Formats: sequence, C-alpha cells, structure tokens
Amino acid sequence: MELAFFSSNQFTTTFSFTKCISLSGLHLPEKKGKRFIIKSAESAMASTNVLSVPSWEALSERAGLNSKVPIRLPEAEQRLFGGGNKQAALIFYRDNSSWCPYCERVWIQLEEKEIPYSVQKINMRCYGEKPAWYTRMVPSGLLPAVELNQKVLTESLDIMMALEKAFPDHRPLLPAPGSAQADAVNSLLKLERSLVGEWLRRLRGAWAWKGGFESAMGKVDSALRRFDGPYFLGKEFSLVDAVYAPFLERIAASMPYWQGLIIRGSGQWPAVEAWFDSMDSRSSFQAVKSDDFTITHTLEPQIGPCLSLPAGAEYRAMVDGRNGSWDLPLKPEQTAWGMDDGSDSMAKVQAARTLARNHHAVVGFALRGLKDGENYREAVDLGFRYVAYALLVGYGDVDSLQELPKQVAEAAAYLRDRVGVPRDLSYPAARQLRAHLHWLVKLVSPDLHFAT
Ligand SMILES: N[C@@H](CCC(=O)N[C@@H](CS)C(=O)NCC(=O)O)C(=O)O
Repeated sequence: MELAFFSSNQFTTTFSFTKCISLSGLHLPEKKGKRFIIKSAESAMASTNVLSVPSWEALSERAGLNSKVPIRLPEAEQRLFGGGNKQAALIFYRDNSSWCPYCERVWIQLEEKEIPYSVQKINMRCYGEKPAWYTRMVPSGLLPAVELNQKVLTESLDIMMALEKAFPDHRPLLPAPGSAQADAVNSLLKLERSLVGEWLRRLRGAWAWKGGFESAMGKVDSALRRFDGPYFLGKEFSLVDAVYAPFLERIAASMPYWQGLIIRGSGQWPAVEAWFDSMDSRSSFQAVKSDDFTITHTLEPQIGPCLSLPAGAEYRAMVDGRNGSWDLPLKPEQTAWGMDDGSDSMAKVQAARTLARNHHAVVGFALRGLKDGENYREAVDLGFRYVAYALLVGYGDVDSLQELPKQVAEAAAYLRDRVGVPRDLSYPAARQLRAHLHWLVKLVSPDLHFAT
C-alpha cells in the first residue's frame, strides 16, 4: 500500500450525457464531437484503436460531484460538530494512511465525545523521514500526538485520559469513581495489552506460546460478560471500547487470513462477536474501521513477517479475490469487517465519485505500477473512465477493451491492490472499486488477474 492517491481537488465542470451507443452490451454515451484515440506505448503516433467513453466532466456530473457531498471523515481536516462559531479545541496528529491503531483509538474517542478538533496528517516511517518540525515537537516521532493548550501530549492512553479530564462537559467515557465499572477499567486495559502481546507472538509464529492467544481471547470474552455486555463496561460504550477497537479489528482480520482462525462468525467467542455487532452500529467506528484486505496487506510493513498457515488458505483466497470473490456481480460476503451484501448502489456511486474527482492523481498513481508509465497515461485514463462508467451505469463485456494495451490491466491491478479503507473509501465502496478494476483487468488482459 502506498500513500493516499485520492486528493481532494474538486471537478465541477458540467457536461450532459448525450446519445448512447452500444458496445457489446455496455451502453456508452458518446461525447459529441470528440473521440479518444488510444496510442500504443511504443509510439505516441501509432493510434491503434478508437473508442468512445464519457469524459471525466460528464462522469463527474453523473456521479453527482456538482452537488454538495459531505466530506468523508478520514478526509476531514477539521471536525467542529455543529459548525457555527465553534473552533477546534486541539490539533490531532495522526498517520496519513489511517493504519495506526494507536491513532485510531484516540480518533474514536474524539468522535464519540464530539470534541472539536483539527487534523494534521504525518507519514509513518515506512514512507520515509518524518517532517523535521514533527520530530522537533515529538522527538520519538511516534504517532498519535495531540496539541492542547499549547502542550504536546503523546502516548495514546495518556492522551485519552487527559482528554477525559480536559473536556468534562463532553460525554464522559469513564465511569464515575467508586463504581464496580470504574474499578474494572485498569485491569481491562492490562488485559488488552496482554491480548495484543499474545496475538503478535502467535501471528509472528512464536509457537512457544501456543494456546496463549486463545486463552487471552477467552479472558476478553469473559470480561465482556462481567457487566452483561455488549460493551466492556455494560450497556454504554466507554473509553475501554475505544482502546480495544483497533486491535480487536486487526485480530479479527489477520488471524483468519494467516492462520485460518475465525474470530467473527465462528461462535467460539460469542461476547466478542456481540461486541463487534454493537461497535458496528456506531458511526465513529463505521467511519474509521478498516477492512480485511487493507489490514492484512499493511500489517507486515509495520510488524514484520506473519506466519502464513495452510489453514488460512481459503480465507486468504477470499480476501485477495483469488476464489472469484472480486468477480461481478459481487455476492454477499461475511468478513472481519462484517457483512457486505455487494449490491449497494450508493457504494458504487461513491467509488465512481472518488475516481472522477481525483482522476488525474489516481491515473498518475496507477502509472507508477508500469515501466515508462507516462507513455500509457491516455490509455489508462480511458480504462479508468470505463471503470467509472461501469460503476455508475453497469458493466458488460466490452469487446473493444480487449484492444487496450496490457499496461492498462497492469495499472488497474496496481490500483486495485492499493485501495485503502478507510483512507480512500469506505469498505463497501472500496469493494466495488476493486471489483470493477478487476473487471477491467480481466477484460483487457485475461492472463493478468493478479499482477501485483
Ligand atoms: N505507546 C504508543 C505507541 C505509538 C506507536 O507505536 N505508534 C506507531 C504507529 S502505530 C508509530 O508512530 N510508529 C512510528 C512510525 O512508523 O512512524 C502509544 O500508545 O501512542
């Protein structure tokens, strides 16, 4: 996975769809007076094919880019909760790919408490040096950090405790002192650390601790029953849930993928499953949570190699689209993310809208996957317009796409494998975009399903 490629340059030119022409089942509108010449890579002059497909302007209009669309939470630079004269009370420094679990727990807390904040995104080390001003401010370079009343706070748990104290008028996420719930908080936070330790040992293949992970999960499941769930401290969501969420999410995606150990849907830890269902009903968690593909493809750069067991082969095939799971039409699918029925038309519109809004950056990003990428810009641009159109109107077998150079398929596969959730899109929209890019890959170059 690479840095975010979906920048937020708006594209608002209007262009109406005109008459439709049909290409082997896919009805494509023809842009008046202009057709697109696809140039072969070897020679920019050698035009090999002529195809019609809507312009990005027309696609933008069709995707509703001219109307005001709310900014997705991962893209927001400021969260004022109600607007008006409110000002950000703090600056939240978090990683710009939305991979960091420690940032995620603070993020959930800020959203749940509705503390007005502004966001500064900082790269993780795997993307290179951090900005010097950040390491001057936070010498360890670690994320997250929060700037509150001219003080810089680090260490996610310390930040969370400080926010509870500094914003008593915002929904308290810690129980009143003296209650059984208040007494349980520290041991629950310790249990979270021990669960994460067991998970990492198991995932990295340290078999000396065999059984340790299951035992820790059993303790978490029991802890969730202590106050009758569904959350750790009972019926109400608390800071403890925000602390557990990022790692339980990563556990639920990584254990089935590498080791075939299903967390959500196996019935082995029912209180944990009920907790996930309740968390899914919260808009904070819905907006910040990731999906199986993003988690499993970004974990190794962060924690090192994971032990891949044959027991995980089937799940891996599903997550990586190797068992037909990316073929259109998408079927309902249960993953660690939850249930996605695959037919959400708004998800398709969101995916098309993001593609149309950021088409220049997206095409440029996908060209990085090619040798001499710039030579193929026009062809890749055309292929991606087909994808946007298919998302908005429907896909089909477009014979003429087979005549596109195979580099279009390579670029589409490169992009498909780097769409990040929640950074670029929500999971249902990302799933649609991946599947429609996969459709293009298969049409253009049937031998190249899994290029990257
Ligand atoms: N104990 C710290 C851990 C923070 C941490 O490890 N952050 C990681 C990201 S998940 C980090 O900033 N790593 C440096 C980097 O990759 O840039 C906390 O709870 O805040």
